[in-house]
Amino acid sequence: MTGARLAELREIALPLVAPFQTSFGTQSSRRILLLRAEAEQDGTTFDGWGECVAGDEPTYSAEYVDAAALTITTQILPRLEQPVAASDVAGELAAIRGHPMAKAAVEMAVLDAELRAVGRSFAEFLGVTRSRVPSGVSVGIHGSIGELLDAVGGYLADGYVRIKLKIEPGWDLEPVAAVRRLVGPGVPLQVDANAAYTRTDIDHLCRLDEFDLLLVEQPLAEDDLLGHAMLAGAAATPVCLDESITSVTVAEDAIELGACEVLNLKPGRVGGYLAARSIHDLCLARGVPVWCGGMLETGVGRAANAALAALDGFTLTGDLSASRRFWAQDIVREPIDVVDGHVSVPDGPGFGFEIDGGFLDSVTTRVTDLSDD
Ligand code: NPQ
Ligand code: MG
Repeated sequence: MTGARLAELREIALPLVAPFQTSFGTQSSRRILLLRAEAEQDGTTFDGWGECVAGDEPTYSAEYVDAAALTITTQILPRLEQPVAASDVAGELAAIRGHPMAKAAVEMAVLDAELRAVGRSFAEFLGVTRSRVPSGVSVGIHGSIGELLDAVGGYLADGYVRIKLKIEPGWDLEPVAAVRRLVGPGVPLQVDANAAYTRTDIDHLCRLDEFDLLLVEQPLAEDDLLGHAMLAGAAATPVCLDESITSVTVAEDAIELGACEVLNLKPGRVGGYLAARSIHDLCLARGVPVWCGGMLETGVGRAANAALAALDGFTLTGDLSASRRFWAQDIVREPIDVVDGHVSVPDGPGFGFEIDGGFLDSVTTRVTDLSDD
């Protein structure tokens, strides 16, 4: 593949269909950065798109929209030798510490453009064999248990095959017990604390054991690998890491330490889809179950995640819900849908989506030209 050039950085604003509350805050709408790259093939230009999963504020991780935009324009762009191949992006940006979400968005746009130029799908590139993947849903913290049960009931009616409940101190044992009672013993259920607890809560977290959960995700701080290993030793519920997993090295260490019995893989958090595949390969070799996380993506990131999640090591259901779970209208023409509890792996060139240019323009709040001519 011949490489691509960055063409534009765009920021959009999209309202969520309903507020989404986690232990780190409540989100009612989302600002999202998109990158467009161009690849030339036989005199034709192919557009590729990348989505940056950084949030509006540095509350899930240190990255956020404005910082990522500045990083891309002032630090990443000058270091890239263009046209650049997707496989070279991480190497050319290695001198920049951190900023995995900004780097991932760049690699993603280049990869999409390159694959479209040669008419290959991302699924083919990865070598996946599954054509659909099971779909799970992440359910936010609600104002009351009644409202939570209504929400969960609605998602089960929509066909989701696995429920994840957001928890925090004061919203954990009771809502989890109520949902387990509602759904019965057969529905796969898991919880995510987004780092809201500390080591002093280990005994309390062990009380989740009675609800037969698939896993407890990121209960402690991002840098507290040892604390997670302590919890894993004390609790029957498997400990899953999300925020802590920032690289292949950290993933190896966390597994070795017994801190990561299950791994939530998010390409943006580890610097891109290529690094994500390496972590997937590591987990497959080490027998650690992996599932694909979600970051409230548009149809761009959602399409890419659907293909990634079809790799063999993804033995657990991911946070790969339908676009309409978060958005009234998507920026792609055929939004990701859940049919029979599953999401289809896109088979078109690149990540397989088609941008809805008119709608994209209508939600765009700023465009920066990244081309050098
Ligand atoms: C998680 N996602 O697994 C994340 C957290 C999350 C689907 O639960 C803006 C940007 C809002 C990123 C809300 C899900 C977000 C966000 C939640 C990430 O921990
Ligand atoms: Mg999480």
